[in-house]
Amino acid sequence: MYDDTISAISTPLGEGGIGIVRMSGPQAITIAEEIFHPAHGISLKQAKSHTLHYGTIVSQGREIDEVLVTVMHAPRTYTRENIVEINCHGGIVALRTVLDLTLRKGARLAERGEFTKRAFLNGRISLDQAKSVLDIVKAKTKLGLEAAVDQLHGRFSEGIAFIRDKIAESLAEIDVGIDFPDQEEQIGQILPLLVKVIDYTNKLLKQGEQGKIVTDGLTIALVGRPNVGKSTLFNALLAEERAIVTPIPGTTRDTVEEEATINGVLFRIIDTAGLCKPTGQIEKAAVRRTEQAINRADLVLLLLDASSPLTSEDHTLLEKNWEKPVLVVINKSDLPCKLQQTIPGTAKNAYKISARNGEGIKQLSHGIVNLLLEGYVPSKQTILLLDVWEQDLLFRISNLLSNAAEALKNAQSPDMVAEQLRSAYRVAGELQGIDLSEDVLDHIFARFCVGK
Ligand SMILES: Nc1nc2c(ncn2[C@@H]2O[C@H](COP(=O)(O)OP(=O)(O)OP(=O)(O)O)[C@@H](O)[C@H]2O)c(=O)[nH]1
Ligand SMILES: [Mg+2]
Repeated sequence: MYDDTISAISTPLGEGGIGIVRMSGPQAITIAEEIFHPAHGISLKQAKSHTLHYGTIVSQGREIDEVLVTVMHAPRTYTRENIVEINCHGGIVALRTVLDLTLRKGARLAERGEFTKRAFLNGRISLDQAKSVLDIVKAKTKLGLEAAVDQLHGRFSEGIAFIRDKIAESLAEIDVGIDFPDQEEQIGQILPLLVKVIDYTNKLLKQGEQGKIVTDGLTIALVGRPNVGKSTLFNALLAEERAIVTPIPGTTRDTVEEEATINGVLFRIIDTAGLCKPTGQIEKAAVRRTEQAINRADLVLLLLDASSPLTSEDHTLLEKNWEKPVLVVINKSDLPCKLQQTIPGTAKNAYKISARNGEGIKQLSHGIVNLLLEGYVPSKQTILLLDVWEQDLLFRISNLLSNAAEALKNAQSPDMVAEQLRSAYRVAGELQGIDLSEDVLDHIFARFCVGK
């Protein structure tokens, strides 16, 4: 338990009507008592836990703001410490003044994520849950948010606890086995157990990769010769008239980029200038921009126009080695088809759409998600939100366990196997937040904002 009391504005700063100053620590109620004048004469010190009190904040006889104060006693609080939340109504100046008053009366300004750090260090939530709080604050998609909430309930922590238990079980088997001379039998006992944990660890890693896709998003570049309907498709995918569409080839010059959620996954979609032989400086610059967009993209949508025969520009694009996934999209399929030739190469699975009237867009969206997520439909139960640190530790566990399995198969000494298992067990402990160094903790919580 900490002996100091922290204070911060825990709502986003801005013009908003109500803001909250939150304090946590042993002195929280005493400090609030000193600056709060209750309207009904009930002192905060005598107030029951989890009650709300109406009154004013007063400094040197001057009324600062009309407020509602929530009093919560340890340990049934977010940080397991005494918490007071002062709901201010007077805008940003009043909020700042109230915060200053709490600091003058003995509170310390909270560091980033310090409330959540206390919740973790006081055993209220696991490290994974603490990080889920951050993911909830930062979630951009509904699915990202749901996954973070799900993880807040401890799904990842349970997974790590399972891995750690199984490693401990294997270690116990080896210890028993050391007294058993029959190595065959020992391998028969432990190997299936190890394979099970390795598979499970790899499954979590895979879920982490999928989670990264859900939260960080994927980039799609819309590419094609001028006038095939890239900007029209861009608008259709965003469901808004974002880019300029005209019948004039060369309408889009600069790349235009927007985020959209498709089947729960966050995408950055880039509309590009039509690719053709550049004649002037503007075209040259436009082509360069398009190339940069293609380089950044996880997927290229290559658009063709069904209402005109393939041009040499189309052929060049179709034959190009993109070095990344490409989906061919035949647009304007509402018009009579003039694409007589069979389309070469990658276009076998081309999507026929009409960007203008929306036909085929749903199928295309499914196709995009299927291709990039390998047919896997992300859901809150099947993705994990892992940061680089967690991913790295999981990866180490997987490697150490594989080494142990190899050593076992090759009938190496039980000590070698046990050594690898013990390392894996230690890493799993780190993931559970056991014996974490101050540095690692600071690093984790520094990603939070002040007041959380
Ligand atoms: N009939 C029909 N017309 C379409 C369709 N999609 C786009 N168009 C028309 O094709 C013309 C060009 O559309 P844009 O979306 O501006 O094409 P673009 O590929 O962005 O063109 P640039 O920016 O010049 O490279 C416009 O007149 C659109 O209305 C479609 O599915 N069906
Ligand atoms: Mg355009």
